[in-house]
Amino acid sequence: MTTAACPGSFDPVTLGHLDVIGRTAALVEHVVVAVGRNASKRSLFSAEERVAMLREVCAPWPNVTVELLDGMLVDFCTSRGITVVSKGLRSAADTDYEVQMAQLNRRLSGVDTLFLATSPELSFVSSTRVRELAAYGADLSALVPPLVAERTRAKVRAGS
Ligand code: COD
Repeated sequence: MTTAACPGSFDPVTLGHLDVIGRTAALVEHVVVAVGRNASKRSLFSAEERVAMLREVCAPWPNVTVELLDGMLVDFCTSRGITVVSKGLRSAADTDYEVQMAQLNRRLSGVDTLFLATSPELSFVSSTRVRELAAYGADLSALVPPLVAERTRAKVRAGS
């Protein structure tokens, strides 16, 4: 059985992330969404809140599960017998960064990376833009599912 990991910060999960997760779920038997804790990065949502949101929005896919990634991605994969990582590419900047990461991860562990080109209608979508738009009180419906939009607006309101 091929299991792929879809890792990310998902702060918050966007329609771009879900496009990559859903397309990966159509290619392999099982997908584990790995939600990075990223202690060094200040996040809007806690890791636990991001895991909970992902579980809700991924519920329609029976072969997708969600777990916390607390450490290195290669250790997460090898300890679970995961041999493939699936990532989305939006731009040349994504490619430069992600290809180096893929090469490092493969060298460290043998875990290979599969790249999916972003769906063109989602190429502008990022968690950073979602957080920024939310701070301005702008409409988020082109970037995130309704429940994520609601929670992001509430989180930003609570923090301001
Ligand atoms: N269309 C397609 N793909 C997209 C889109 C979109 N609109 N938006 C995002 N993506 C893709 C990104 O390209 C990326 O591949 C993935 O979704 C996740 O994106 P983010 O921004 O949520 O997450 P990142 O890039 O901050 O990655 C976080 C990780 C947890 C993956 C990373 O920090 C990690 O691997 N951490 C573990 C520690 C580790 O192993 N480090 C490496 C050794 S130094």
